[in-house]
Amino acid sequence: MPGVSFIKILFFYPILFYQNCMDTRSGDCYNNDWSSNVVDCAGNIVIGRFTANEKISKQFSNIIGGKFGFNFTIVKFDSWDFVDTVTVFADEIELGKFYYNAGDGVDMCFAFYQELFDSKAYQFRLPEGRNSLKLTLQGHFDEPLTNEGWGAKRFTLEILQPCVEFYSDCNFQGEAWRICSGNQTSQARKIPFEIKSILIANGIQVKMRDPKYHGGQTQTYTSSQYCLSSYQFPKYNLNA
Ligand SMILES: [Ca+2]
Ligand SMILES: [Ca+2]
Repeated sequence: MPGVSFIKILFFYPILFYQNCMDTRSGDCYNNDWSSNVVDCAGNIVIGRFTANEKISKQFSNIIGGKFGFNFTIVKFDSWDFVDTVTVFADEIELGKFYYNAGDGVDMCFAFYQELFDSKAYQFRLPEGRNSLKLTLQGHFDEPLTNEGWGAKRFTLEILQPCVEFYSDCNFQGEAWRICSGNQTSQARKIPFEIKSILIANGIQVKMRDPKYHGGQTQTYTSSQYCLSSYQFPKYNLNA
């Protein structure tokens, strides 16, 4: 292999990948990605209300990472009791399940029972090679909205451990080979196939150089590459 070939990756993190409905009266609460249900509770806009077995989800594609952080605020509306729960999922992984007592909080809106706004924070990992993610809040309630319900807002998804993934086919298909922050030294030093596409989260820089490619000039990528013409690469050098 030519000695000049190298890959250098600059990771900056955490990466705030997504946020929605952050403020008391954000416009994006109305055009959110989760549900067309939006309510106003004492001047605070919330995605909701939901009851029975209603769930809300958001699908992310072309997302890559070793470790993620998912935060949101759950809103208890009126009289929850012990059988009423909301469960949080990242794909098939259950991140948590929670409930409240009927009297938790103070009455702010709707029926004369209490409301509560409660921040939730979860961290999770996805299996290597997966580059999509579905986040879900699943409720289980036994009474109607006149008695109890739930909502949510202040959604953020952070990439706590960013990665770059190289693929043997265009559009992030085929064989995958991943480098994550913090584990470079444990990775093989050679990418085992011709690179056709690269999945790169915002804020990461990938520098590559090879005599067979762009006349040997260093290429810097700061966004995903869907289909490279040809890149037969070489060596991966952590400190190049
Ligand atoms: Ca109330
Ligand atoms: Ca109930």
